[in-house]
Amino acid sequence: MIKCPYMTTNTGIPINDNQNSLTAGQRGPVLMADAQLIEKMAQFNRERVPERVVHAKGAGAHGHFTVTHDISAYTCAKLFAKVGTQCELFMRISTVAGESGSADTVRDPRGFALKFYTEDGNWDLVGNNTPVFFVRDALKFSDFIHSQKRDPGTGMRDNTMQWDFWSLSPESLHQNTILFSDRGIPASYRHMDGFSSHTYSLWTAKGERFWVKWHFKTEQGIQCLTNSEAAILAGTDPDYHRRDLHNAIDQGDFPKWRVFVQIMPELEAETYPINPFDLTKVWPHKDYPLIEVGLFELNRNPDNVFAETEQAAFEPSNMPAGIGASPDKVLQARLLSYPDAHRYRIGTNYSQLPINKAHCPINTYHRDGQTRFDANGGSSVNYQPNSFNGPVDAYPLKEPPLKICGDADRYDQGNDDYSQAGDLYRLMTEDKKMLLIGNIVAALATVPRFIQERQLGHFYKADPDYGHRVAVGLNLLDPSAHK
Ligand code: HDE
Repeated sequence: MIKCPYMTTNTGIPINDNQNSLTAGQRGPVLMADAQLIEKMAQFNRERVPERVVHAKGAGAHGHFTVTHDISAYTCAKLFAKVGTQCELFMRISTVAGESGSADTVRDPRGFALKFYTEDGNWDLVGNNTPVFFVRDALKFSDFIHSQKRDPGTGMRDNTMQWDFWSLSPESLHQNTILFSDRGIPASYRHMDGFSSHTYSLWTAKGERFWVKWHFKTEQGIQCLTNSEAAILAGTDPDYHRRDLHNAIDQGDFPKWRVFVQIMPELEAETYPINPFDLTKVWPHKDYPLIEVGLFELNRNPDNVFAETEQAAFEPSNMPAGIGASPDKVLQARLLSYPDAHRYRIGTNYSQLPINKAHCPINTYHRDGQTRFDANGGSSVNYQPNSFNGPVDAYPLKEPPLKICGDADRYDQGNDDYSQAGDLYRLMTEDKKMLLIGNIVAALATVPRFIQERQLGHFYKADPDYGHRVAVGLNLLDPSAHK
């Protein structure tokens, strides 16, 4: 017979009765003195932290990354110093627009967030399962998300809002050609690729910088769901992807992804015909082939979803020495937005939560703040510079300077919103084209004609066949009028 521990209150006071409130007499009113009852209700009222404003529904798991190929010529990051190095990681995969109780099997990009606990601090690569994004400027992000979420008047999601924004933001066409392809609804979190989407950088101790795009190729193979398969699962099992990942790991069927980079020498960015920092563009692999780096697997489920998955705080600004950002306007904004979101959502000292705590020495002069989880620096000196052997700002590696040129202004980087969307369309096999057109026609069917026609003009500009097939699918008269 297992001897169970006694229940206690939050402060360890043993509890004799958890079934009956304290009342004045057998049938009398409940007494205010019932601190146990009051604590229980107060704790319950405060269980929810604000859900993520995007990517609210997701699933997390722990795993390991192993370096399989030498890229130390591009980076001084200790993680990549030698082949065979292993590093623990935590990953969260998510949808974008739905709330935390929404269905997994929806047409939506999937967040692909990785936290590597390296010996030089956490490296967070917070990507998606798509190599590009809907916008190339952060200024448009919150408008874009508003158009994807619930109508402020009806409280319901609305295809008209979505396509109104997209038809007025042609830079979204490349991403939408991916989103409405079969890749738009993965069969599971395990059967999809991941991407940094942005261009980042790697730098060496000698001061060289390379631009880099990260690719994570699933070892499970790509598998997708059709609209009808997804709709049934959204009703019968809204946690279908979360369950699949959890069960696979439980059964020892550890999902794996092979990690690759595309590398562009720093100066080539100035002459490359595609703006390498435009988040709506890919770098053709013929120009910059994939270079293998490593392999990661997910092999341990969280013990507690709230403590680990809900409180996980990923931030693109977490980049150890040897890894850096790029001038990509969306990435630049994300460097600031994520820590801000975490401070709001899970408090000032969120980086001390176990799931976010670096697996290496942390020597800051930050002190105090709500829910300080550690010794708060004890009696050690809390300012710098100081004469009392406090931590010094003398780490030997420094990111090379970034050359800046031009006036401060609001530049429109838009120059070509169509050729890569058209290239992707023309790459598709006939069956994939039919799937794409069918998914787009279904999504546009309820949208007002003037928006359909505006969007149709974009499809035509990407590829006349692309536009024509959508026009026919929508029974739009004289489709050639939209060239
Ligand atoms: Fe995010 N994004 N994002 N995002 N994002 C958040 O951070 C933001 C963007 C991505 O599983 C938020 O903790 C801005 C691109 C993932 O916890 C928030 C912009 C890409 C996750 C935020 C972008 C992403 C987030 C919401 C435009 C792919 C979930 C709550 C400038 C490359 C990570 C939070 C997890 C989460 C801001 C655009 C991926 C609000 C301002 C592009 C995977 O901070």
